[in-house]
Amino acid sequence: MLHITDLRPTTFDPATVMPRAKLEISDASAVVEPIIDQVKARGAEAVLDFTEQFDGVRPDNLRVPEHAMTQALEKLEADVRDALEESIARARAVHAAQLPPDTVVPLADGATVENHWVPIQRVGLYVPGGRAVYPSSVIMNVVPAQAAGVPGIAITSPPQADFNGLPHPTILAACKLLGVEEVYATGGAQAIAMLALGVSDASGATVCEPVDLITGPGNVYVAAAKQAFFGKVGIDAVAGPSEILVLADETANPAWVAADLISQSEHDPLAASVLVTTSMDFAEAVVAQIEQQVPGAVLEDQIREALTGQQSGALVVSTLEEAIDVTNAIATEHLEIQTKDNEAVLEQITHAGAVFLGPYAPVPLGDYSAGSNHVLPTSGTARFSSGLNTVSFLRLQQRIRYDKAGLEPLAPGIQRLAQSEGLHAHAEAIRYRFE
Ligand code: HSO
Ligand code: ZN
Repeated sequence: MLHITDLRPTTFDPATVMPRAKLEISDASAVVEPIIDQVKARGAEAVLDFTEQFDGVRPDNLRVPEHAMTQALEKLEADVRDALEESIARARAVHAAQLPPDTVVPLADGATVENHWVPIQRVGLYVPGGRAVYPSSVIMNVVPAQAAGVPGIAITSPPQADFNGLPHPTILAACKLLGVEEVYATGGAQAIAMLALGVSDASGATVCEPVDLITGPGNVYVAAAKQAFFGKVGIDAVAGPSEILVLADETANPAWVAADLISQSEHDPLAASVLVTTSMDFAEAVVAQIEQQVPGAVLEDQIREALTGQQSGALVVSTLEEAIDVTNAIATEHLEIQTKDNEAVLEQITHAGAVFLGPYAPVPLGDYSAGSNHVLPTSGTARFSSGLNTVSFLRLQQRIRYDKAGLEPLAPGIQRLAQSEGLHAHAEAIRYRFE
């Protein structure tokens, strides 16, 4: 079911050997526009109306009451709670280490520039509630925001008819564990509009204050709404389907590699699972393992669709150098390296959202508990962007401190530069000080 392409006898372009699945959000933009307009005009009432229309349930309140969160955590199975707590602890350790220090750079007498990091004041985190309910994603969004020191964190997730119009209880329990109290029961474009604009109820009382940044994955409507507000608020990247690339040689375990490829394919029928290897025997062994492991899988249909899609496949190349070139060109979200000398291969990897080294660091480790973040760049955006991290929730504010002795030696040069740009008032602002 995973197609093998033998590239050994051919010359090929590493940038195009593995096409990506096409994702269209332009149609969705037309759908979300009137939703945004309504939320602008009618606030919380409109958010509730759309929630009822799209999710089939009208929550009593948009804001999830405190006791519902407490109850969700009380009812959470003990082993799930333990595992979530371990994941949170590791993620907190890793994200705390990402906090950049402020630096004061002395440039001359009386002249310093300080690089000062400021947390974003208020962020909105979207948590999907449809096909995929991922409390792990709550952790991955909240932990870096908290590590950055963001004082206002609001979470929104669609209400579930089965749970009295509340978001999924495991989501609520995860929020409670993380110490997030502001949670809303709405999803889709209306939830994004609520976060970006802020909403009040019919009496004029504020229900949700507007946020400065929106993060978190969602369906095409969520993505289109985020894009519509980009510029008014910050957004994280628009997430495409999950991707895994395994770069392996004949020393790897084909059953384990097959299991890892299958694991990410269960996220989405458009998910990409790619094997790049120097050994045809190994590629065939992995494919045989896939044939063995997929039948009977819980999400078998979805897995089959993803593995047979054009975006998935096994590529057999002649040399390790070719394997590395292809890997860098694809710029995958998750890269597993399972070769004789993983560290040597890693040295040459320039493009990958996150790299998993060796047979005991499979992607699901990173999805849940490694301590790393699982919100990673997809669709080749690893060429220019990073996964979600503590710095995603910070802004750099430069603080410029010059006194007279600091400015004086620069004054003639600044005036010359200003004049050369035709900006004489700039020059004047300097000159006045030394008259
Ligand atoms: N692999 C997904 C994240 C995830 N996996 C959540 C399981 N739950 C995208 O990185
Ligand atoms: Zn996953």
